[in-house]
Amino acid sequence: MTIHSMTRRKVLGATAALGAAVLPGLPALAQSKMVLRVSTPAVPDDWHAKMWTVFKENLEKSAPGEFDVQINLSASLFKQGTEPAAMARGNLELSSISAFDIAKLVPEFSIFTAGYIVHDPAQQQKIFNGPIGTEMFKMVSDKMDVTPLSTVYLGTRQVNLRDARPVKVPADLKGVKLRMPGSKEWLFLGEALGATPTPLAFGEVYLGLKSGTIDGQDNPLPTVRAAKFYEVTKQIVLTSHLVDGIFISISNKALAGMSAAQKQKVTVAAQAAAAYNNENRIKEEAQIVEFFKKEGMQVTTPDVDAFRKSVQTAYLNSEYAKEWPKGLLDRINAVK
Ligand code: KDO
Repeated sequence: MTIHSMTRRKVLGATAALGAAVLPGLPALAQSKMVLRVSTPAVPDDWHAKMWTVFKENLEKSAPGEFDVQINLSASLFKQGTEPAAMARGNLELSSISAFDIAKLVPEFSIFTAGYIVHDPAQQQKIFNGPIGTEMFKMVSDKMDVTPLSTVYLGTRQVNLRDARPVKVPADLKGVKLRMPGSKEWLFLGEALGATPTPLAFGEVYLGLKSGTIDGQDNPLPTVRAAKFYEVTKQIVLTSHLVDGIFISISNKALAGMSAAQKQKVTVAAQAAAAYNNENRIKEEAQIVEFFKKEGMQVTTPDVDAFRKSVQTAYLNSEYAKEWPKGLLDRINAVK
């Protein structure tokens, strides 16, 4: 993968800076390592938390002694959704950012926040590893000063309710206080599903469900297990409304301090981390419904076509769709 953000001048500058930092005669280990701080809201047991260890170990092998990767899970360093701003300011080097985080600053990207657009994880990889990904990631790098390095399948989002109820069509979610992460792009998705969206940070969802301040939440099922939401909910409704992706991204400030070889190694490590997550998450999703049933949960299948129609109509008539680059929806649909 190419690093989209680097102008020729920046690359030359970065190489010169690195050259200055390497003192002849000193072994590599004695020289200072470049600190790469990672912040993510992911809980330790989730694949997209564990993937950072894969990233770190991959880099320790390919570039021994060159980087100090510091992994901060459960939003312990930066609050969920604040990572892109922290990276742009130079206070954070790496995170896995969502399409929703990106859409705030790159409205064209909101096409990937819309329900029922991407079909499955294989198509998601093809989209982002092909020309569409190259174009969209360049936009991200130019506008956000942060460069996506790899695409992580977060899973397919499902509705998860505190109390069981019949849910066939979006109207059945009327009045349900459905927790969504706290941005208008997320709230729009909750509304499109027919619910009453309520913003709440991921770290507060378990208690919100337990205490009843929210009636439900939506997340991919491996996350429902890893964050133990099944302990405080009774039903999973298999709406499959969003094949969700997050993007391992690095601040352009950090990239500017690296040699071309280092950039390459960091990119390869980010791809290995994503591959580890994707493989394990897809495997887990294929078997996980059994786990919830054993836990005594009701797992129900709604009229997915009714949800699809309603959600797609909401998006196509929205302000968001006006920002989607001309022809992009057709190009996405043509990726098989
Ligand atoms: C969530 O808050 O529901 C969400 O799934 C949104 C994602 O973009 C991502 O931030 C994720 O939480 C966290 O990594 C926790 O799994």
